[in-house]
Amino acid sequence: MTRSSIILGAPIQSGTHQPGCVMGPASLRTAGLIASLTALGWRIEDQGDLSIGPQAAVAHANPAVHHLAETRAWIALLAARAEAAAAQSDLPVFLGGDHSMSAGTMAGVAAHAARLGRPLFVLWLDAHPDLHSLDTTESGNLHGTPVAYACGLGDFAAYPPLAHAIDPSRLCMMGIRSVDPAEHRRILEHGIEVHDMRAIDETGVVAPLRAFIDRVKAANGLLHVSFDVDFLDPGIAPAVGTTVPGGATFREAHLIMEYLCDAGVVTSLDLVELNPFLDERGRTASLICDLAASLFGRRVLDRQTRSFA
Ligand code: 4U7
Ligand code: MN
Ligand code: MN
Ligand code: MN
Repeated sequence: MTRSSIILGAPIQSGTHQPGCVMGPASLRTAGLIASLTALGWRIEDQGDLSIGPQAAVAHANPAVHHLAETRAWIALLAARAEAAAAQSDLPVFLGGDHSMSAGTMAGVAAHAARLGRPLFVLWLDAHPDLHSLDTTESGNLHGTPVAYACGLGDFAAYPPLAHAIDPSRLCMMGIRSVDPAEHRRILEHGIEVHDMRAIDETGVVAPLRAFIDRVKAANGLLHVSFDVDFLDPGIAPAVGTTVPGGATFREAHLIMEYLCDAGVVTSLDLVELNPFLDERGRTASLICDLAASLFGRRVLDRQTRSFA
């Protein structure tokens, strides 16, 4: 049967200080995302970009927090739309937009998983663990908060109420190389599985990924993949506001996508934090499209007939 994917754009940038992510969905479409996925045999339904209306400002006890009202509205809207998209297609793709949007997409797919009575797992590909709550963020940039929110960790009274929290034992983070003290404490307190770049250097991406996929399969789980552009090394992906040196290589990133494709376990995807204002001739947008294509089945050779043995 033809597999289906709903594409949903979320031009949100209220979760960061740096403007530009608002152009992310347009840049991914310009790079040919829809045609590439369609060419791989998927039925693609592009639902266009969401938008929120004007929001009255909301203050927070943590004075660093900014654009709380807009971000909260995006999260509420995305939670509803992500749940519907997950119910209506095999692998919805949410185009960012800054990473605060994943508070909404994860809440939505968690609700969908709960409805199916299946556990939700999350593969978090990012330089950062995004484990701040509203009281611990020092930058006030709410793109640093989605994981803590979706897992129900810490103070989120000012975000939409969370119906279904993700169990932190079902997270797997890869590519991490910038962790704030409050985030570090959460990682230790909840025993969150983190493969930082040091670990990736030592073991490669396949061993930890295979072990995680095996867990998802054994539990008949859903798997949400959240891909932050800063997971990649800035040398190959300059179009992101929060570059951190020493990121994943072109092949490490593709191998993850190819492996996930073969495993057939991914049920939703975020492509976030692309800032086209910082791109060089569209190269980052094109790379993200190619990575998505690898997840959707693009391959060099048929793995069954590849062998020379
Ligand atoms: B992203 C940071 F301090 N932790 O809170 C913060 F390092 O979605 C970065 O992963 C957050 O890009 C990065 O501002 C959020 C900082
Ligand atoms: Mn992030
Ligand atoms: Mn990041
Ligand atoms: Mn970022």
